[in-house]
Amino acid sequence: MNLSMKDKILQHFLQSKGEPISGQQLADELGISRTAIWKHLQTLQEEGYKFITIKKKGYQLVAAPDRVDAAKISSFLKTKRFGYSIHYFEEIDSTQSYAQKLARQGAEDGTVIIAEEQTGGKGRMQRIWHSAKGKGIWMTVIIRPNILPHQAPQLTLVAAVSVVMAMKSLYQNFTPEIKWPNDILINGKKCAGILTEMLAEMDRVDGLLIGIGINTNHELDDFPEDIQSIATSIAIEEKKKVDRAELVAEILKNLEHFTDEYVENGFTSIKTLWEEHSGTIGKRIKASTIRETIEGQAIGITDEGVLEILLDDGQVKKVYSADIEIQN
Ligand code: BTX
Repeated sequence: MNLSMKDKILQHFLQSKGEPISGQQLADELGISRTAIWKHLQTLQEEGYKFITIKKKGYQLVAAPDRVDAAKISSFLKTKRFGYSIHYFEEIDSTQSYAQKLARQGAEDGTVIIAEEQTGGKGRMQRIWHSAKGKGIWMTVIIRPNILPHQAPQLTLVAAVSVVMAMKSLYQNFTPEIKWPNDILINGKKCAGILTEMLAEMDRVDGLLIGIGINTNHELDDFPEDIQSIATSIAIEEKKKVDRAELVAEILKNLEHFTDEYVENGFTSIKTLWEEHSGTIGKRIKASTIRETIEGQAIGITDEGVLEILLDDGQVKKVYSADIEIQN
């Protein structure tokens, strides 16, 4: 874990869950002086953390700013590799663009780039992804599975399964569904999107950039007007604000687990999970591709993640890329 000393101190406090920690104990465990500990606490206070001193017991963390920084995420982390290198930004154009650079420089498997705000968040096909400050999870995970370029779309499905299952394990008041290819909807509205980009040579994948955008703590007003009728957030659906760092850690745990499962055992179990959590399969849909609009019943996905639609005349059509509308 590439945590600075300040973040290591913070991590101790986050993991103590509100219990006081003595300055001496911290100094001993971290191998620095009590004065140094005190200086780091001052810096943390300047960043918005609040500590009080409790006689004979030590320092107690009583308030923390709502951030998704490395110390916060790592206090929830239960992974073997993913999330051990976290690059955190208050503001960035796009975590995806930054990840491109890092991946080219050899960033390790499971490296995370995360920001409070994106000024140039990217959706698929040059679309904009609105990434309001402090409201969501805007992150890219660099993964380096040993796969061939044609398998890359399957990893996008692995990511969708990882996100939807993380939501299901943490929240009770709603059921998220995957809309093909990779939107996560709650009650028919978009709560998350996934954008996968690949660094590859002809016959070898160097790395995949799994971009995950999740609306977490938005009120409806936090969305631009043009998407207010199609977007939602976890807080709106769960009816309370949620801890973004906890969700990030849960997603990283799933992403690591399902990527390993995929590399070891192939696509079958992932495909089953994807179909189980999909709100598209079995529904009547309208698919708009660049060339045409097709209506029919979505009957499944192929091993390449291609959507199969049963047309009214009995033909089965494969759709590689389209915008989907689910019909009643
Ligand atoms: P997409 O092309 O499926 O979705 C983009 C469309 O969704 C937009 O055209 C707009 O209609 C709608 N939209 C835009 N912002 C939001 C939002 N916050 N909530 C709901 N709907 C919205 C989906 O693309 C892939 C998005 C990936 C975003 C992540 S964030 C971290 C990483 N960095 C980065 O620049 N992109 C990825």
